[in-house]
Amino acid sequence: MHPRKSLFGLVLLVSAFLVIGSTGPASAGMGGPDDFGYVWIDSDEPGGPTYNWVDITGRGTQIYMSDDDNEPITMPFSFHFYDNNFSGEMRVCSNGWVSFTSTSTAYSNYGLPSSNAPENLLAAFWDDLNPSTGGQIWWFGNSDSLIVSWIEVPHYYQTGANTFQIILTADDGIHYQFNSMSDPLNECTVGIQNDNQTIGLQVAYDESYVHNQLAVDFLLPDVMLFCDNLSPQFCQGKKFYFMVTVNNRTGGNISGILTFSGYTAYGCDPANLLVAMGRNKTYPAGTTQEYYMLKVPNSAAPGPYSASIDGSLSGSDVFCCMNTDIIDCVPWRIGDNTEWELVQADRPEAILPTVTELHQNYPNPFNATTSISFDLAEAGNVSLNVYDITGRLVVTLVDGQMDAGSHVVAWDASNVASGVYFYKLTAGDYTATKSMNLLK
Ligand SMILES: [Ca+2]
Ligand SMILES: [Ca+2]
Repeated sequence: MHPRKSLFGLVLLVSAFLVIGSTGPASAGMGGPDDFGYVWIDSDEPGGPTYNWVDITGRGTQIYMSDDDNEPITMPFSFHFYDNNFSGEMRVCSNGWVSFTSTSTAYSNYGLPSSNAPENLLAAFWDDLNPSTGGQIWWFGNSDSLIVSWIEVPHYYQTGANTFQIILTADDGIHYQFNSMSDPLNECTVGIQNDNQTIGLQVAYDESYVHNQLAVDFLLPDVMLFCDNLSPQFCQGKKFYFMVTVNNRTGGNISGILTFSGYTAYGCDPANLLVAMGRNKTYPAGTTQEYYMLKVPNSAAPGPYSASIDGSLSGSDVFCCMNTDIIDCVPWRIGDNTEWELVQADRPEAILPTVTELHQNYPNPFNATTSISFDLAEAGNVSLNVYDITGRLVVTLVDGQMDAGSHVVAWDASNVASGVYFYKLTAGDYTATKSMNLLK
C-alpha cells in the first residue's frame, strides 16, 4: 500500500509525493520520499552510490573560517532544488552544511524539516564544528561539479577530526561523502530542506548513522505526480475542480492506469473509499497538466472528504491526495447530479474525443462498486442501462442530456446478486454493450 498522508486544510491544497522501490519503512540505507519527491540512498544499500572521495585540497580554494562562520562561494552552474532554480552565490557554514541562501551560522542542529533549521539547506554533517581550532575547509567548482570539503575539522570542544564533502553536479545531483569521521557521530543532522522550511528529507538526526567511506545520494525520481485542488470546497450535486500535473523526466512516453478516487474523510485512507474510477493514461516527456472535475452526487452528506489519484506510470508508483469539504451550498440545485462522475474538464483549448466510445468498466470483476467510462464526440441525449443475464433492466445509470467529453459513471451493485451483467450505452446513432462480472 502507499503511505497516506493528510497534509492540508480547507483552502487551496497542493499535495504530491511519489514512491519508488520499497514502500515500507525506510531501511537503514534508503528513505523518503519527502513531500516534494526527493528520496535518498546510500552506498550501503544495493543499487546505491559508490563511495569515491574527490580530493580538492590544493586544487580548489581554501575558505578560512572561524567558529560559527558563514562565507559565500560562487556557483559555476545553476542548480534546481525543490521549487527553485538557484544561481550566483551560495553559502557555506562552518558547522557542516551549505545553503543556497542562508547566512545563518546555526550550530545547534534540528531534525528536518524545521523552521529552526536554515532554509534551502544541504546538511552533510550539521553539528557544532570548529575550524578555528583545526582542520581546513575547501571549495572547488567547474562546469560539472561544485564541491565543498571539510578536512579534519574538529568538534567545538576540540575533539576528533571530521573529513567529509558535499558535491553538487550540474545535472542537479546531490551527493554527500564521509571519508573519516570521529565521535561523537550521534549528535548531528544529515538531510536537506526546502525554502520555506516545510518540506525536508532527514537521513539522520542525533543518531549513529554516519561512518567512514560512506556516500549518500539525494534523488528526484523521473516520474512525479501532483494534484492541485482548485475548489476550496465542493457542493452537493456540483463540480469539484482540480488540476493534475505529471512531470515526466524519463525522456519518453509513460503509460499506466491511474485510479481517481473519492473518500468519505480526510486523508485519502483506503478504509474510507467511496468511489474509484480507473483511466488509462499516457503522458509525453516533460510536464503535462490536465484539468478535471469530479461531480459530487446530491446524496453526498456534508462533511470532510478527500480525493486521490493513485497508480503506476511505467513502473513508478504515483499518488497524490487532496482534502476538501462537501458543503450544503445555497442555492442547492436539486437534480444537478446524482452519481459520482469524473470528467476531464473543459479548457479553451480542450481537445474533445473525436469518436463516441464505450469503455470496459473498472475494476472488473468488482465488488460491489465499479466505474463505467465512455467518450462522447458530441453533446446529446445519452442513456446507460445495466441488464442482467436474462435481459431484465437492473438500473438506469444515465438518461438525459450530456456534454461532449469523457465521462465516468459509478455503479454501486451492493443491492444485487453476483453474476454477469451487461451495460449498454446509447448516444445518438451509437450503441454499444459490454459485460461485467460482479463477484461478492
Ligand atoms: Ca561551531
Ligand atoms: Ca549537535
